[in-house]
Amino acid sequence: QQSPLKVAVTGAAGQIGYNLLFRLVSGALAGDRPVELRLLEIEPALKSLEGVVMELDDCAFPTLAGVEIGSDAEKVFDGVNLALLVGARPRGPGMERGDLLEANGAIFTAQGKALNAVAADDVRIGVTGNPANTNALIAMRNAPDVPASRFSALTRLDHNRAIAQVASKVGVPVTEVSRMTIWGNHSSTQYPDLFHARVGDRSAAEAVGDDAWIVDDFIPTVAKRGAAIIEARGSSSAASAASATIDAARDWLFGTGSPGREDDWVSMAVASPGAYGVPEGLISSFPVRCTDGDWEIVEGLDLNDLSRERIDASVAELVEERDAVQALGLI
Ligand code: NAX
Repeated sequence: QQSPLKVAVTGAAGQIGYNLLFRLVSGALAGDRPVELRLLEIEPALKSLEGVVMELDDCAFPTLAGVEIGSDAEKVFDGVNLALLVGARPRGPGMERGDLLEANGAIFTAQGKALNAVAADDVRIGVTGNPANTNALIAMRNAPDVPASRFSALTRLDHNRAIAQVASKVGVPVTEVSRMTIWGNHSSTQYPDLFHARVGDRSAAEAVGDDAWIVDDFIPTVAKRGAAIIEARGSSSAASAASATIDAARDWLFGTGSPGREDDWVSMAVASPGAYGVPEGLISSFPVRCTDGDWEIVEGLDLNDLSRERIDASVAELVEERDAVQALGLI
């Protein structure tokens, strides 16, 4: 019997949480390995979270090794191997960007410190809560004993959206699309790159054969997909965000690539080592391959003028966000 993987989820009573927890413990993350859940919520949401735990019980998942809930991060994060930081403060009416960064800063400084104090030595931390890249940066900088490489922010949903758009445009199954990359910030400045992506054995840009579509349709559709879903559904993407959160964690822990396509890569926002001109230490999205719980940026890709320009613009936004949280004393 393998020891349970201890997985923390914050914001567990929220809409992503409701779509995430059941799949996390039914094999989508770790196959047959048992999973122990540690669920963090703010005090007013604990009652609702208790209802979710009742439903988890009622599924009688053979791989669910236990559930603990609470509002004290140091208790909930104790000994966790994976922390999925989903809960965040949404932008309320009349809230300025600075207010948003400050409200989330309070959450992610506290959670970074708690992870630093009590998480397992092998902890990996994935941030889904927005602004995801900067929240991850804040947590990372407040956890000095956890290696910076253990923090990442979610751009996998954007990555999956980009794959779906290309597959549909070319008329192939999504499994034909590989080497997709989202560069930069998880925001409307993100850059989904079709020049290194592949459809079958061809360049995706060539397979599409329509550069105007890439610039005028594909890039904005991927970047604004979240808003389109709010418009259609009346609330923000939750099931797809949960699915991407699991895809990202699974590949990080257990490796990227698939049979016959071992060298495929995925998009993850990670602390830049200075790659592709992205300032060191910024949490920016890159093409990465993962093996045994460690990621490595795919090096040596040639960037055309469009790619360079778009990546620089998104990174400039990340620099601005970093400077703003630095001015607030959060990092
Ligand atoms: P909800 O508002 O449904 O749930 C958020 C939950 O977090 C709430 O239950 C709230 O009580 C809890 N929470 C707030 N502060 C907390 C704290 N300090 N500790 C623990 N829990 C806390 O939002 P939901 O739709 O689930 O989205 C969660 C986050 O994901 C949001 O920040 C959202 O913007 C972000 N998203 C990120 C995506 C990505 O691709 N990176 C896509 C989907 C989503 O928009």
